[in-house]
Amino acid sequence: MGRSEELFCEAVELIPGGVNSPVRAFGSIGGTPRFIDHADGACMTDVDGVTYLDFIGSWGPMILGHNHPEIRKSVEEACKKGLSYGAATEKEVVMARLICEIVPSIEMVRMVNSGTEAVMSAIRVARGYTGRNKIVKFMGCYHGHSDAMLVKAGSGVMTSGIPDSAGVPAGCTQDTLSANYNDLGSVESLFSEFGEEIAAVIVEPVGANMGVVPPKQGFLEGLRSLCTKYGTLLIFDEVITGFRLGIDGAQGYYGIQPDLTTFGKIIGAGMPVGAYGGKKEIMRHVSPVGNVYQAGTLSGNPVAMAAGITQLTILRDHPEIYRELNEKSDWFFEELSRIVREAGKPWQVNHVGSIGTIFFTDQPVTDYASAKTSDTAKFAEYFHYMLDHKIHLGPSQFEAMFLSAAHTKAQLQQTLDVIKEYIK
Ligand code: KE4
Repeated sequence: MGRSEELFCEAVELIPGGVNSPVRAFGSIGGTPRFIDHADGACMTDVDGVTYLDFIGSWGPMILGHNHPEIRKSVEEACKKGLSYGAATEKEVVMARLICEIVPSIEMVRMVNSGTEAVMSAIRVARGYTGRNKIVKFMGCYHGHSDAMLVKAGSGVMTSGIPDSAGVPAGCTQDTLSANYNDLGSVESLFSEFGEEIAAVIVEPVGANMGVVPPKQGFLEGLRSLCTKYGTLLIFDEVITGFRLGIDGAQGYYGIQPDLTTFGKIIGAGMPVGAYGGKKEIMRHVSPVGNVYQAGTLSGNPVAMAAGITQLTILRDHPEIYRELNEKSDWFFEELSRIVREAGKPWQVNHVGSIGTIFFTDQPVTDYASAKTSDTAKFAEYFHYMLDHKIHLGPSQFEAMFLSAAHTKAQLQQTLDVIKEYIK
C-alpha cells in the first residue's frame, strides 16, 4: 500500500470523506486521492514521490504556477513580521488599491477569507442596499456553500449529484430563484413574476462549475439590461474568472459592468483570500459605515495579502503573461478539439482563455441540463488513464482544467499525445 492509501485510510476516520473539500475525495471517479507533498511550476509531487503535470492548479489560484519565487519570497518576508494582528495594515490598503485600479467596476472593496464568504457577503449587501429579498442564480453555477446559494449548484454539489443540500432550511432558500444559464427567457420570466422583489442576479460570467460553459452572445448583456431596468444589482461571481481571463477578468473580457463583483483564488495566490467590491454608493452600506454587517478575524491577513499583492502586481505589470497564456491555451484546446474530431468521437470541448473542459457527451454543452448528459463513467476512465500517465486532472467531469503560465508547450503537447492515445 502506498503512502497516499495509508493516509487516506487514516484520514477517512478523522475528516469527513478524508478530505477538507468534497471534490478532492475522488468520489465521482473512484480510486485513492493522491496526497500531495509539494509542488513546483506546473507540477505537483505526491507523498509516494510520484510527480504529475497539474491541471488543478488549486482550482484556479496558481495562474503563475506553483512555488513562484517572488510570491514565496514575499510570503517568507511577511511571516518574519508576524502572522496576524487583528488590526489594520498597509498591505490591506495596497491590495484594495490594486483591485480598485485594475477592475473597471470597483471603487471600494472588502477582503474576506474565501469565495464563499465573498458571495455570502455580496448577497447580503445587495439585499441591504435594495431592501429586497429575492436572488436569481443559475442552475449549474456554484457560488460557494452559503445556505442561500445551495440551490441547483454546480461544482462539488453537482459532482455528488445533490441538487440541494441537507441542513438548509426552506427559509434560507425560499428567496433563491433558479434560472437556466444562457437562457435569457428564463430570467425574463422571473422578472415578470417577481420584478422589483429581486435584489440581485448572481452569475458566473463564464460558467466553470458545470464544466466550462461560455456565455452565449447577448446573454450577459441581457442580464445587464434586465437588472438596470428593474433596479436589481448584477453580481459577477469572478472567483474563477477574476484575473484569469485577463487582468480585468470577465467584465473586461466581455465589456460588461456588474454592480458587485466577488473574487477568490488568484487574489490570494494560494492563500485563503476572497473579496467583494463595487461602486462606493453600494459598498458604503457595509459595516462599520453602513448597516450591512460583515466581519472576519483573518480578513486582510498580512501574509495572505503579501502573496496576493505579489501575484496581482506581476500580472498587472506583465500583460505578456496573459497574451502568452491565452495563446497557448487556445492552441491547446483547439488541438484537443481536433484530436477528438479526427478520432470520430462526438465529445465536446469548451474553453475560454486558460480554462476548459472536455465533456463526454454528443450534445453541445451550453447549460446545466446539457452538461448533465455527460458520461461521468467515461470521464472516470479518462481521468484514471491520465493519472496513470502522470497527468493530474481535476477529479470531476463538472470542473475546469486550469492552465498556467508555468505549463510549457512541450508539457501541453505531451498531454495531448496521451489524450490521443486514450481516445484512439
Ligand atoms: P471557495 O469558498 O471555495 O473559496 O469559493 C467558492 C466559489 C465561489 N464562486 C465560484 C465561481 C467558485 O468556483 C467557487 C469555488 N470553486 C470550486 C471549484 N470549482 C472550489 C473547489 C472546492 O470546492 O474544493
